Amino acid sequence: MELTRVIVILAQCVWPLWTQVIHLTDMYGTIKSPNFPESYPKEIDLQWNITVPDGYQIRLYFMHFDMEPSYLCEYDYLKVYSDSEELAVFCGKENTDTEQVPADNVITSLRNVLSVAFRSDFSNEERYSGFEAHFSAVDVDECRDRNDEDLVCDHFCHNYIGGFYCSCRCGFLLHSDNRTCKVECNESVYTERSGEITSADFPKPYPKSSDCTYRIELEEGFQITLEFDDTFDIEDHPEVTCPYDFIKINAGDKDFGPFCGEQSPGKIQTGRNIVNILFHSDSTGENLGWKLTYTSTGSECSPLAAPLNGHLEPLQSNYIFKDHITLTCDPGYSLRQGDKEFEYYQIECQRDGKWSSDVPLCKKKESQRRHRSLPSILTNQILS
Ligand SMILES: [Ca+2]
Ligand SMILES: [Ca+2]
Ligand SMILES: [Ca+2]
Repeated sequence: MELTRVIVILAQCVWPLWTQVIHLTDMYGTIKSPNFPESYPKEIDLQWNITVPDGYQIRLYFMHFDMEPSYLCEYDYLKVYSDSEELAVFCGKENTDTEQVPADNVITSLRNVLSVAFRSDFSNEERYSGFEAHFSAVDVDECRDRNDEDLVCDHFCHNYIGGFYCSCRCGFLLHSDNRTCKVECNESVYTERSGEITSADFPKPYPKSSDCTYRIELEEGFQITLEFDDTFDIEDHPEVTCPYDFIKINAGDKDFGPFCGEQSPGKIQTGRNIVNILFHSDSTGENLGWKLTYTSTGSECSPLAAPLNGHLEPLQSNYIFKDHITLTCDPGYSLRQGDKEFEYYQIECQRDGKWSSDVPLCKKKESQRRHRSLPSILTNQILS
């Protein structure tokens, strides 16, 4: 490098040249070196900042390029930046091992801004005509170009000039992030004594950005047991407990969970008749979800024996809350409780594990007893 150039470059490091900045916001236009097509002046430091609306990129094409050549373009150069990333450095008249010219290349900005810096040093070894370039805004096809999972549409993507929008499959709603599809799943209530509950869409990946609540509500006296399937897949984190998606269970004063990951929680005996399940999902990830079967047992009543000359139905080894038994007697007998006579009689197992009444006795019917002799009636009365 010539000594004078070294001195000038050093001087510029100490006293940086004043950069003239031109702001452009048009959708297309032309930029050219000063005096184009005449030779450009020395000591020029000029920058064009091109900004177009969001949803567009900028394309830059060169029609003409002729600048002083120098090793690695250290004398005069043209630099193109986008988002402070250097996209290209040009100088000279033709491509060499160390210098590049734009030729027919089209430069595309990363987003909606592009800067072009033109710089000439204190001398030109001959006449150089500079450059002329066109720029234009082009639509970003977000549906095609976006690969970042945090930006793409969850279900459907629709591109239009200057933007894009997302939509969802039937049965889903677009979340306020305008990207993910959630489900409306607030408070499904289950009142059957047993049943099955799954995450929405199971065994396909569960919806994102959703909070689903499920409530099992049985009468007092029942105790609910949950059993999760082995197929269990909720997004987790290796170090933090369930920071993204989780299932939580509440049963009165007992809480179970949060659960996530691939290890099924298995069987949970809640000991309660009301169970609330909350399933939360965040805006990313594809996980398969969960399925559980719930069953319930009631308080158990003590075994009952049929009365003499009588029967009870159904005959079971044990009886729990809500079970009924029906008592009947052999022909010629009827059930008697106090002064009352019954052909059949029902007893229920109550929530506290006690039968609703004692088992009545089977006694000979009145009509049959009237035919008997007086001593026999007396004997019966003494006996009863
Ligand atoms: Ca020069
Ligand atoms: Ca678009
Ligand atoms: Ca997730």
